[in-house]
Amino acid sequence: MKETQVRIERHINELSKFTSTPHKGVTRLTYSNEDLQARNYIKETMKEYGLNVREDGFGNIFGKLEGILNDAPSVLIGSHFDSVPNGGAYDGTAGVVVGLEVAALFSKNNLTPKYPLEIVALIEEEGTRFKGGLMGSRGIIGSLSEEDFKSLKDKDGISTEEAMSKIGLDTSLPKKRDPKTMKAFLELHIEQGPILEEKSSPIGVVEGIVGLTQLEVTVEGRAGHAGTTPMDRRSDALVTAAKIITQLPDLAIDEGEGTVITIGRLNVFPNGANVIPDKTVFTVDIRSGKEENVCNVIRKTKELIQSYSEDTIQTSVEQHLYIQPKALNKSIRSLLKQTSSELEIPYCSINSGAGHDAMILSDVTDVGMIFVPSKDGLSHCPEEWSDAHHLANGVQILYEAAKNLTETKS
Ligand code: HGY
Ligand code: MN
Ligand code: MN
Repeated sequence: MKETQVRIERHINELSKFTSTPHKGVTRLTYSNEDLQARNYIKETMKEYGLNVREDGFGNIFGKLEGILNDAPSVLIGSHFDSVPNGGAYDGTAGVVVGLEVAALFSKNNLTPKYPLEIVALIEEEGTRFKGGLMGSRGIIGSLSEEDFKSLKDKDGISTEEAMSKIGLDTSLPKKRDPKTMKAFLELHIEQGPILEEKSSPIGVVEGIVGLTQLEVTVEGRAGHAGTTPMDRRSDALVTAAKIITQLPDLAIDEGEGTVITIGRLNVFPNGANVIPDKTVFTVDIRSGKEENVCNVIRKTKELIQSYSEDTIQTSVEQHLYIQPKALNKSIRSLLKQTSSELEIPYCSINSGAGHDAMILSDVTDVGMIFVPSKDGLSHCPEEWSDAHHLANGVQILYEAAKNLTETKS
């Protein structure tokens, strides 16, 4: 286990260097140079661990250990390797690294599975560069169509396929994956909250994942001179947006049952200190464990935004993502719990307030997730940290679970 722990620390440390904001957390945008550096590291490690490496038409990376059965569905293990702006070194990356180390144990023990094992590194889960998020996994299951994928552009107007070509990715490779080629998907992720640490539980077996939506709101007014425009003749898009935004948290609080709402991104145009803004665009992220809560808050949010439309102010809302709450596969949850007990690693049940690729792949295959504690419950920030010993626990659990699901004799 110690050897695994040392390799985990090295992988996390090396991958954290591939950031466009050194000393200010990990910023690794999909199809950026930092993506390419991380991609090459992951592919090299997959080859070192005896895996056959390929990429799909989205740039997702797959490292396959062939099984005894030909053309049999694979057990996949992995997570995403992109990041939020100035994020941490563990979100997503920890799950890819743990997957790699599961493959290392298969290799070290000379195991040939009956069903193939695939380690996966998924792109654009965060949605930092292209709108919506969960892009790699949605592409795999086809809920993001090829046409919609190709139409996505970043804030500079660069399309997904232009960005892929820039780092040498082959956009003509197959995109959507036949669900019959997947037997199960396992993902380790950092908890990104305080519960496991408060409970002193080294492992959380995920029962379910919240439903979520991401809205993009545009408020349009009229630009003007900050000095010469009287206050009663202004159509100020930022003041209107501010009035809307300050009322949104109460919609979630009034809905209760753990419903949360976040305005994470706000862009002001033309963004001049002496210019009355004529346009603002901001995001609204709404989540809850119950779909009814999410739908209620979406409806009230849209009604509130609409109420600010008048002759010189126009408001509009676009929905970039909507995912229902997901319960993870019951038999895999039991397997993960039983495996943790047999390894004498304490665990507790937990629900996820964060979205994950697991919630997308659970539409087409059996999915299980485990969490490890996040120090001080922090995530999506440079301070994000998890103990490599906990990650090594995760390797042991997923290794045993993978042997079970691939029907490997050891
Ligand atoms: O937003 C989320 O929950 C995830 O980090 N993408
Ligand atoms: Mn994240
Ligand atoms: Mn994540």
